[in-house]
Amino acid sequence: MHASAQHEAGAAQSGAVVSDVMQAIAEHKGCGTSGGSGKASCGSAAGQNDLPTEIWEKVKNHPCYSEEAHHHYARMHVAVAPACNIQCNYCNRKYDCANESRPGVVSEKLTPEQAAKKVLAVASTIPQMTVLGIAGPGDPLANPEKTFKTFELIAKTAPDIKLCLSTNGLTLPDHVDTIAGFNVDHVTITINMVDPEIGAKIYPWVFWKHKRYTGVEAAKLLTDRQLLGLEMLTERGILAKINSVMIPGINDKHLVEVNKAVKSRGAFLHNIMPLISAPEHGTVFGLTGQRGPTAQELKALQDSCEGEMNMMRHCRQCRADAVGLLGEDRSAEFTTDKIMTMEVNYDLDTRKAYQAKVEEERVAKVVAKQEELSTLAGEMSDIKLLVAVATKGSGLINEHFGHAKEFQVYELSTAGAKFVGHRRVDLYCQGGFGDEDNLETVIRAINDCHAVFVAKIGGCPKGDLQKAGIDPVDQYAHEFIEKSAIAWFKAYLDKVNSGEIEHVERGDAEIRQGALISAA
Ligand code: CLF
Ligand code: SF4
Repeated sequence: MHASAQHEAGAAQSGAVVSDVMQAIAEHKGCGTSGGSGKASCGSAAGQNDLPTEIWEKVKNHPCYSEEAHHHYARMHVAVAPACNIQCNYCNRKYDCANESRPGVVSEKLTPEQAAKKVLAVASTIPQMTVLGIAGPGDPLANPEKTFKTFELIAKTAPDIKLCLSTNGLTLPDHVDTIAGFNVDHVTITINMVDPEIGAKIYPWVFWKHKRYTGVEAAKLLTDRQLLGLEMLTERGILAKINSVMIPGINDKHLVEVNKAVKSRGAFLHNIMPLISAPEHGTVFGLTGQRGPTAQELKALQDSCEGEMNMMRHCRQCRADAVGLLGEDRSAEFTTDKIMTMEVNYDLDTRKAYQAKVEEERVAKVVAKQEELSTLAGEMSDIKLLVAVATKGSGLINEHFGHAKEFQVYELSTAGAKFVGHRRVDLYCQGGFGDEDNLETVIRAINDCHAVFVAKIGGCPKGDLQKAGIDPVDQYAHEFIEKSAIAWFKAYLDKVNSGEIEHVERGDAEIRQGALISAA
């Protein structure tokens, strides 16, 4: 971007504005918030009213811990941890750890030295990459030497990158002090139950201290270790995120209890993810025909837990070598072959300068949203509805309908626009050669939405969307998502109030199963 003197002056000034507005966001429970409706929708929700400033500082640039940040900042994973010490019925070891990735893709395994090189290569190419996570392909803490060696190398060579870790928790209590020693601020534990009877239906065995445990005994051991590990993280001020896989008929109702149990032990954020299960994954649940939840079921559970604590709704169940913004995957650009020949130019100043620009965009987005929100003041309607958005990031409506790999979903009400999830879809590019099946897939994925916001859309899909009762909206192309959605909602309410249209409820939608992106 161009940096004229005038612009630099603006940037300096905007430094103050950034902190003011971010403070305002914080006080307003931030990111993607529902404004005034209790807990914010996102991981972070962050606020001075909820959180001390130092915690906000930790989460504000972490794309998983802050929904608002995930539009702007990227993470990367390095697949250095192949082994696992438990078995989950939704996991096939052929693929990455399903607690933090989706089945169907396999990551290229790296040594800690290769991983450190990869981090520098990505950091010099993608300056908005702020977080390095280790999330598999097995369990990072079942491979402690490789995991901590990787952290050690990266802490030395790229000290501005936040370190992050995701574990099943079995050996977490043994490693909490080492984790704290590396200044890791963010740890995820996958907790699917706090009742061993339910756990026995999810975990056939765990392997601990040279012994294999099965059934209820195994699940009891696992839950005790997970909760102990969580308490130890909380004592040390490490932000713990809890991932839970929603398995209808097994732990769906029970996850409300899990939510209470983890909240009372100081968890910062709860991420309830849908089970991804298909026979071709070769998992126990895939083979027994265990289904995953629908979009409505998932949202209802997330909503019911939201009063208790911050809920993450923007998780992409990424693979163990994912690179990029959460909605994209640039891992194919950084295979071992490619990074070994890449010229790496890790420059902290360039990264900082880029991130300062990102902060300006963030502020502009929030200011625009707040202004638009004020137009809803005094509206008394109870209407709540969903809209889908095609975006490439930066909080803008900047993707062509036909190029969208996923749609972000916002709930609109008189309280504003709240991010409530995303839907993966097949790449649908009409370009004059529309594929009906793919368009049907898109419609099934966003069937619960009243409108879809796009940068551009062809005539054919437009007509089909309208027939399906979904309004294709391209009048806000390249504008901010939340501001545009609020403006559209205001116009919608005006039409309902004047009798021009009647508000009708929409149906359910499908959460698309399986991998979108093939292995690198
Ligand atoms: Fe990775 Fe996980 Fe850290 Fe994020 S992912 S280790 S907390 S940096 Fe994020 Fe990916 Fe969801 Fe994980 S979107 S699967 S929650
Ligand atoms: Fe698979 Fe992860 Fe469970 Fe281990 S912890 S069995 S790798 S899903």
